Amino acid sequence: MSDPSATTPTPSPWGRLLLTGAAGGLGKVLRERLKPFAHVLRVSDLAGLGEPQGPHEELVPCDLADKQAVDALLAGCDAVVHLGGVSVERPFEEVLEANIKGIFHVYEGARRHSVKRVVFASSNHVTGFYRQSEHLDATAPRRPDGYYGLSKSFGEDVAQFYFDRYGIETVSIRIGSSFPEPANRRMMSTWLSYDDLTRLVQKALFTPDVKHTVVYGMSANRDVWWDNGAAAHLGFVPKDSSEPFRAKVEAQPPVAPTDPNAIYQGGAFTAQGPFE
Ligand code: NAI
Ligand code: 15L
Repeated sequence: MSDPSATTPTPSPWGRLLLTGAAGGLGKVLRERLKPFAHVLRVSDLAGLGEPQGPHEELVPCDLADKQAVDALLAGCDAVVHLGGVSVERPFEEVLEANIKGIFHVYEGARRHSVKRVVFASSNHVTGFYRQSEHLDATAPRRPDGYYGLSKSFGEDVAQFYFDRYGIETVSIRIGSSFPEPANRRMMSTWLSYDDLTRLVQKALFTPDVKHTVVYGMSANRDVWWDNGAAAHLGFVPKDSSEPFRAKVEAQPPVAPTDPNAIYQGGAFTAQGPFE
């Protein structure tokens, strides 16, 4: 699964690196690919994680909504890649437990246990209500497109606060659409290949002095909406592109111009709910 050319050599791996959300789609990818980035990889999720994959992996099941459990989860860790939580639009109460309380618990644990660096899986849905005709960078005012997007926006604020107050550095990656391939026309702009995701996470883990950096996670797609100039210090250069998938995606039936998937950067997320 891992592409050895996806990353450059890591000069000095972290001691113990925590990966939350390790049983999820991206968690399964990074569980494999983060191995060279730490002496010990601690993987965690609410869902089943199977058996440890080798002697350098620790399994610590945990509900992010449980503050005490998350505190124990962070003990002994030097850095965190935080993917865990609700990853789609859901009723507020679900998002509150996993994402809003969850990120607070992660940073409280990080503070209490002197964690140095967090890589936070934020989302393009933090700015989902911008139109696809608009171009923005990470300094643009946020326009979350639902409870999920709001939770990621809150997460970025938490990251900024814990840097300003406690000096914990974070790279918040506003991931576009990270799947094996772009599934629709919108994803031709938002797609992030797994190899580019790996490259970006590596930069986020090892670039010195990132303070709190916000970066959009996208491959070198032809028509992009986001400018990563404000995160140039990360040195992230995507190598993949959605272009090889264009013919396959454009063979799909056209999307109506009134469809949120054709209007908003956040696509269908902008039209979900209310959950009554
Ligand atoms: P996923 O839904 O496949 O994985 C999320 C994992 O978090 C799951 O394994 C789930 O069991 C775990 N989880 C949920 N609630 C939890 C809780 N209370 N305690 C502990 N674990 C819990 O999502 P995916 O696609 O792997 O995304 C990973 C992260 O990246 C998520 O935070 C998501 O919001 C973010 N992201 C992903 C994008 C993508 O295109 N895949 C795009 C933008 C952001
Ligand atoms: C996200 O934030 C979701 O986690 C992912 O499942 C996709 O829906 C992605 O955004 C997207 O916008 O395509």
